[in-house]
Amino acid sequence: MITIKTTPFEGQKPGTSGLRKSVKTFQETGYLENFVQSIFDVVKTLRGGTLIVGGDGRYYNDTAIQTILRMSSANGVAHVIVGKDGLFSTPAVSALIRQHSAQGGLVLSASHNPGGPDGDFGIKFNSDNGGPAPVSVTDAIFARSLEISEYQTRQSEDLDLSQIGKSNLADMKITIIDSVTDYADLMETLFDFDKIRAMIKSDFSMCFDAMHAVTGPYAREIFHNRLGVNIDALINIIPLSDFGGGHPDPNPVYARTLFDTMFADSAPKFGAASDGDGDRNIILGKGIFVSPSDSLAVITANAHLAPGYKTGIKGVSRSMPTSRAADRVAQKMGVEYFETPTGWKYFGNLLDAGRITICGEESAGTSSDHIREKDGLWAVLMWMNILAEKRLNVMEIMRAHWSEYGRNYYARHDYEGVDKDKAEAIVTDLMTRIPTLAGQTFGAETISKADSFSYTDPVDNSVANDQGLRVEFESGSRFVIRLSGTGTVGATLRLYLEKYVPQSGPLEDDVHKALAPIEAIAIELTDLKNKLDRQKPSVIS
Ligand code: VG1
Ligand code: CO
Repeated sequence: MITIKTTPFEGQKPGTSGLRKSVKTFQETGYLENFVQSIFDVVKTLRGGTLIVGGDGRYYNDTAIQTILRMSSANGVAHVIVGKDGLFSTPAVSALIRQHSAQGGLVLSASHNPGGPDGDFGIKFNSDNGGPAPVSVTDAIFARSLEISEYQTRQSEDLDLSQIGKSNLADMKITIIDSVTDYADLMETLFDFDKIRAMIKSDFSMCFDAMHAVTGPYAREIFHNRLGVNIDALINIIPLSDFGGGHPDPNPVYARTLFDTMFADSAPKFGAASDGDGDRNIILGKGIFVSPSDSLAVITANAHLAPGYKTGIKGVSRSMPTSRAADRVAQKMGVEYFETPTGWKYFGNLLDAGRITICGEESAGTSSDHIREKDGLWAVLMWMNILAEKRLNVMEIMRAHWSEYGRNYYARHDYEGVDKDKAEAIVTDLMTRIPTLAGQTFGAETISKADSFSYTDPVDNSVANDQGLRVEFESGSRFVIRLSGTGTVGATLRLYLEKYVPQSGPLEDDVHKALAPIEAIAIELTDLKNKLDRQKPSVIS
């Protein structure tokens, strides 16, 4: 073992999802090492324990894994399980931590951020429940990274990550496993593969876009090998270290090909895509994009159709900016529902306590208590199981849902790469005016309530303050504004718009037209277009 002196860099500012910086920053001497050593210093159970390691295959994945293996051995980890070629999706890591009763996992990914030498890299520590480490742990890791003065490593040859098998690094066992099999097996326990296979054989067509990211090999095994989907229906399934130059972010801008396919006359019946690390999903039907908030509501209402959920669900949780469509389903079903801050870590306690079965975020993340992460392919399979049971197409399912529950029109407007100070000023400025907002009227809308979202965890009573500003209207509509915690360039301001139309109201086909009045109020109250000098958002999803 060798000990190397180091000086602390700015470490993990607890963001929404781990440490995420440019590749160039991660290449600075000691940067990754400082962060990894800080984890070992804080999470003492890793000494003598098992650690799961893998990433989304982006540039620097292999280098980082070799560093982590040497440091794990020097820090007394007993066993590291690595994915073949260094690949694991985020949900696969979560599943493996639970399956192997591991003490934790390291996910190497910057999720939907672009990759390549000029792109981003990231690392996230997941705890022994399989979920993103809670704030108390990420805060402690951050504090440690600011004072660290040395790290432990070993000198060794690089390990060949392409060979499945067992080896040793000093006293530490290393097992390289196939990245896909265990995860695919888990999916077979939750969904009716026979029924889905029969649907695919009879009268079904689909397009799945892996965006040259980690879900490619998973999609090939699950959809093609196990379910019989034609391989041509799976696009961009070869993982590339720069994702083919794109952002592996499944939204109308970056998954343009898929959207074009699904809105063409010759569109298949079902479309889906996942992001860089495989934890997100989008769902489309012929001529329709299902907003992730609606997808959460539909899954909540129909999960019992899948074998893994046939006894019903205990409850549902959504992140605060996610539309309240799922709440309406939960109310009708008589199960608990929760509103948590943005980021999957806030679902962990509710899942561990058995209070919820399903959870989701507007940013295209949905999952259940089978793991402690969002799970892109799980959501796609859940939809396929629902389609196979209901024998309706996606459009028909959505129309039936809205006519039963009313419709929460929804869109997120992202202003990316804007000046950080200006973006922060917009939020602070509205925050100071919050006490004066209730009662103000704008055309047909009157503000009923405005606040800065604060969350008290019902399980451990921990508090998270200032998680975004909510402005609600008497009509049941609202907007939310918050700053992204995952960007690496400047700041990203997110404006979330939601308009509720009850069962009785007239449904509008054009989502953006339906939301225009709410957007106009948000712009008037914040003056954000002028203040940011942007006439329109960079991405609407
Ligand atoms: C975004 C999403 C959030 C998600 C997070 C991590 O965070 O809005 O819902 O949990 O990314 O997702 P932010 O702070 O930029 O809004 V992933 O796929 O990067 O793990
Ligand atoms: Co992701």
